[in-house]
Amino acid sequence: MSISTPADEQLNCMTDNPDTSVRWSVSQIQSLLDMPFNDLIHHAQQTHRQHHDANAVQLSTLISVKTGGCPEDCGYCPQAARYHTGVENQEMLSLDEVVTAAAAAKVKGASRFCMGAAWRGPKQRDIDKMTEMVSAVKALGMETCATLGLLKPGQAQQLGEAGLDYYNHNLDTAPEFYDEVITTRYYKDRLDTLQEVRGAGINVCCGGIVGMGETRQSRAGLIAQLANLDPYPESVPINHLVQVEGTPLYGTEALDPLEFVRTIAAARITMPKAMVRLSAGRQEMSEAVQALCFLAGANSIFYGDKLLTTGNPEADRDQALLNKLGLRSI
Ligand code: SAM
Ligand code: DTB
Ligand code: SF4
Repeated sequence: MSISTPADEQLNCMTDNPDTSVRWSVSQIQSLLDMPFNDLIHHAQQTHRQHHDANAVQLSTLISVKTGGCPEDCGYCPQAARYHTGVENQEMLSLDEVVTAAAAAKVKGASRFCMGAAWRGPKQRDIDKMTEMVSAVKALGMETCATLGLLKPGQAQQLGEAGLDYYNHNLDTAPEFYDEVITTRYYKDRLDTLQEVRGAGINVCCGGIVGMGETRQSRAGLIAQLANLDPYPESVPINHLVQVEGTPLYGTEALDPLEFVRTIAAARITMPKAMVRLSAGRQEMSEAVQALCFLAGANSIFYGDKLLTTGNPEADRDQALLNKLGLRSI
């Protein structure tokens, strides 16, 4: 017997519209986050099953092609030059190093290779090197992704012509909380870069970070920003803050893990066709919480022993977790 709750009815009103350009208000998303946990997860799982294989998880491997020494002041980031975090600066990796790492990731089962750089944005000489890397990784038969910071007009086009499938650029948090975290670049700068990426016909990978001391309303605000992008991103990484000593956000009060799961569910419900990636923070998360994230609609992870500079579960441990849950990697 199925009992319809007031929360169900409210949600049906919000999600019955088949038009994917439907706009989500912050208060609608806050209502989702406020739902009884079981109702929220049930709806997220229903949405998930309508649009995706419920037992498939996509694997992306990250590499830092240029590490540390970044001029920006992102309060969460171990790579900002101004914080003393112990991250060693490293100049750009060679084409060979990147291709070798991508080939190894492919052997281990990753389908996408994401290249990250600690820049405010790339210079033309950086774009020249990145386009070589993108083409070479693409030639291995992998999907390519890059996250290089703000893009100037024309740069996305060059990356796209080289074979870039996805560009990752996060909004990070809600507009009203943003200034507490980053002051050296504006929200609008990020939206402009996303426009450049869309304009070049590259898939958008855009998400944010939770656990930075934001309120539930700010988590709703982040999801609303993402869901109201037109069209919404193809790929939505939801990161849990990895607290790194030396960064301003180190020591932030820990977020209840079930709040993180709720955020994943809201992303799934509001962006039904997107790949929702359970991103940074898995090393600090129990297997049970990760399983709840998959139940809430996450269907992608970063796979490999390292994110950019911080740890990620060992590949073997992830394979064991996927096996235990009967999840197939794609
Ligand atoms: N420098 C480029 C930029 O900021 O656009 C690309 C690399 S940057 C490290 C990519 C993303 O990683 C950030 O936007 C942020 O969302 C995420 N990130 C960085 N440090 C993190 C941390 N300590 N915990 C969780 N996510 C983090
Ligand atoms: C994203 O949203 N998360 C990844 C990827 N995109 C580039 C980065 C997480 C970084 C975590 C901190 C670090 O390892 O330096
Ligand atoms: Fe630099 Fe990116 Fe880190 Fe911000 S998140 S400090 S832009 S590397």
